[in-house]
Amino acid sequence: MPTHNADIAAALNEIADLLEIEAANPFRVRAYRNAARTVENLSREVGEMLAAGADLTELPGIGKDLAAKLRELVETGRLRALQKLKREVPESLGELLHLPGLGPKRVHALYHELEIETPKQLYRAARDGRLRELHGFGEKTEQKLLAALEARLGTTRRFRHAVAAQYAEPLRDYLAKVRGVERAVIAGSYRRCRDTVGDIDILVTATNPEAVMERFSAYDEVVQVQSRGSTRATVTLRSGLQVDLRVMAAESFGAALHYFTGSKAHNIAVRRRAQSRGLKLNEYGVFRGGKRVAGGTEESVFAAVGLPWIAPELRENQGEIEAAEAGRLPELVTLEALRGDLHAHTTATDGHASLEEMAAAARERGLEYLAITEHSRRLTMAHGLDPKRLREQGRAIDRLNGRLRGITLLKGIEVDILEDGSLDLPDEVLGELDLVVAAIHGKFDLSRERQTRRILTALANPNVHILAHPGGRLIGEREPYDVDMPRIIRAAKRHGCFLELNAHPERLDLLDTHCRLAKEEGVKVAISSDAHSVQDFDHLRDGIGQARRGWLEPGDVLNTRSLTALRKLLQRRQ
Ligand code: DGT
Ligand code: CA
Ligand code: CA
Repeated sequence: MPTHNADIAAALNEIADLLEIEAANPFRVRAYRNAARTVENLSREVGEMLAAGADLTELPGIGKDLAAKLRELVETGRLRALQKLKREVPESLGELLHLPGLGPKRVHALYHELEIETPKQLYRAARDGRLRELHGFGEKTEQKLLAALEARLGTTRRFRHAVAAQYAEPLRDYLAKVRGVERAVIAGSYRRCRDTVGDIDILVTATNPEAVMERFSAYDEVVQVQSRGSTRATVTLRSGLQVDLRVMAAESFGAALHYFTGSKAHNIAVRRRAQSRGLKLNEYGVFRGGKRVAGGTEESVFAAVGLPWIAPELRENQGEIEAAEAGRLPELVTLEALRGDLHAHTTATDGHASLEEMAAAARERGLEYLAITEHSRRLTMAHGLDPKRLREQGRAIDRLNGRLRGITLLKGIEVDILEDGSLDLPDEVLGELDLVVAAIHGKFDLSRERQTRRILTALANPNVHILAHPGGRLIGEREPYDVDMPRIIRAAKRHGCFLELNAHPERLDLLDTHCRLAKEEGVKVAISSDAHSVQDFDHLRDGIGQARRGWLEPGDVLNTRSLTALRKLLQRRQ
């Protein structure tokens, strides 16, 4: 069975969890977590890298010992270190660690004093009021846990788009190779580039549906076949991801692709439009009376209802049909349109590659400029820069720019926004830089008014150009902080600032709806990788998906500008 990167990451995280409950050395725990993160965000499978003879220790956070573990996992499908830990600690205790207010010490106490091992057992104990008897637990903790457990046991998990891609794309490629299959496409929310997906919808055209069903059920990652008919099936993969498959005839391909791409709200609106023209629209085609008038391609389906083709990212019934009707669909931004990247780190702080390596990697992607924006001193965990180290880096950038060809490095900073909205570095230091990106990295729980004001104060500083990851969410881990985003966008407009769409797959922040609002208000958005390693420039692709969902065109995006035009836009601030 192939071991995918997400499986490796899950195994490493599991080790970290179990070590934490055993009260192991925190540095050891962090090493496993960092490695998990590195692997999860790689653009290539570790298995492929090993097969190609790559040296895994070149990856950020992977030393000799971890490299050996990755190899063990890929080659044998298991990890002895994890198996040993599992014999020592009940596995389900790891899950408890992720609940609010529970750290290793408390999980340890739950286990040893109340014999609680699973979320369900914990739920019952909390519901019965048995937790508050434990030392270190109060009624408040109990209530908090109860709410979290209710939410968790009741809802199904959504997968981040980039994680779903690791499972869905190999499966699509596998299906495409089945004999008799002409086309295999991933539809659904995945095709619409939603930041998370509930399940994967795959559409196949084939002459032999039965054989396709057979191969699908036999895919080596399928752990459960939920349902199987002659042209449709639903399975669950080892990762927990559910996949719906539909096999259609080629003449229905366009209609089916449109239908299964959704969204449901978009489909309903288009169907209504068909009805008002005396047409019937379903996943098999467009019909007048009993006669098929369209359906082989998506274009033909849209044309039948008097519309041009609409990009999947727009299909949310949020005005795209009206825009299409009026001939005012946006020409959405593409990856190729990006000419630079305005947020990146190096080994000077918490990045894993040197200035020169980052520059070379960005140039390889066809970028013409790259802003180096390290953390500022407040972030001690990330070795944030003080004025002295920042100036040293500035001189290193000047020297490097002297010999670099084909790319220019910009001198920047990702300066911390302090609780009162002031910045972590003095104005005269910020004023020497090409680009100042400002960001919040702590005090996430201020009131809406105070958090909004904090950001408005930062934007009012004339040295600030871009507000980084404006909402502050980590998908599936941390909710956005409570702020008045429309007000922030209007303030950005007033001050001549820009907003970042942080393309890291765990962030994807600015939200799509806020991208659209920024566009409407005339505030340009920087689509930035937040790269911490040379592979991380791959994230730009995820950022583009979200920008397209936000209706952004090349002109709405700051880093589609030439370096000269960009410099002009940045100067206007002073
Ligand atoms: P997800 O999986 O929750 O991330 O979101 P989707 O959009 O992939 O939804 P899913 O997997 O339930 O269904 C795939 C597509 O099939 C959906 O986007 C539109 C279409 N669809 C599903 N149910 C209905 C329905 O009741 N009516 C219509 N018109 N279309 C539907
Ligand atoms: Ca879906
Ligand atoms: Ca589905």
